[in-house]
Amino acid sequence: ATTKTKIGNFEFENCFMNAAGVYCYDKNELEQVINSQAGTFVTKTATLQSRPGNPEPRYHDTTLGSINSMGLPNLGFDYYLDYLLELQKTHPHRTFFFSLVGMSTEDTHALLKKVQESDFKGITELNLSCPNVPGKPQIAYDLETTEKLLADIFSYFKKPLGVKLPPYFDIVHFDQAAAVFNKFPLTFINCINSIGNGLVIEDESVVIKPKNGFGGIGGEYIKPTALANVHAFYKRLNSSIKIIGTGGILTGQDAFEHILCGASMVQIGTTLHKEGPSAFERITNELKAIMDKKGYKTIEDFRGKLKYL
Ligand code: FMN
Repeated sequence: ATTKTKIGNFEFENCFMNAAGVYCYDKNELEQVINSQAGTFVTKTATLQSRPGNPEPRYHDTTLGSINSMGLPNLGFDYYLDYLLELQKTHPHRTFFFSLVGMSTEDTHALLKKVQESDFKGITELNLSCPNVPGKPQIAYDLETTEKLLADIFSYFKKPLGVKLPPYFDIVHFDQAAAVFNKFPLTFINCINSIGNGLVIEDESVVIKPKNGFGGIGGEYIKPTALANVHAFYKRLNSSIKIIGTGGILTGQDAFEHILCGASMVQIGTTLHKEGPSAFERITNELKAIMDKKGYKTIEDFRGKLKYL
């Protein structure tokens, strides 16, 4: 079996990649993903200026996953763009993802205009699961703001663009969000970012310092929510908008389920953090073994073909 895939007009040797924020902070980490079995990488979400992020400890592993409140530590837009441009010379046949978001609407437009004007030939992932204005929820939970932002962006942005989304939990919200995304020439949507504002307690105490312990939840805890989001959008979006499935992938079986729900590419966050880049080889082999057993030769043979009762 082969786990090759396509997003927009781009082909990838493998449908697995890192999730933004894990193994993608600097060139050293990104190189480890390039040299693994992963089909490509996405950078740490870049902001206009570099950011130190929140005080530590700001990430904690649990048996069933992870909690984090990183505060978007990153080396700044220019660092990642320079590296991506360098890779276009050294790896001309590969396509990489550039994650970014501004700390304000103005910053987001400034970043995307820089990408538009640059020689970057890859795919941009706009992280909409981020606060934008104090007192308002993260961008993607405010669909009016999201629609206005995308309308403004697509007036000047002509390169392949996708959005990283937080989980939605209500059927009406799936309907409303899909109706907004269907108005735009998005290359993909990526479901899901961490489930926001969970709380992990050990020994009578929170386990991370920022926000008195509140943080985004990833890993095994979140797979059912991730699968529901992937499938809800697969059923509602124009077929030109591909879906990247993220959340709770520990094994080939988890990835198989994401693809069955409609994902064309799958990202690994918490498991990659815990296990390192060799996770890509293990999980790819597990997925191929499942496909061989079922007689599926490519992921298109079962993508989106979830059975109902
Ligand atoms: N998602 C983003 O879109 N941008 C980020 O910068 C980002 N940073 C993260 C940092 C850490 C340490 C973790 C654990 C997650 C981060 N995420 C970020 C969310 C992941 O990309 C992913 O959506 C989430 O962890 C769910 O996947 P998982 O269950 O495989 O961990």
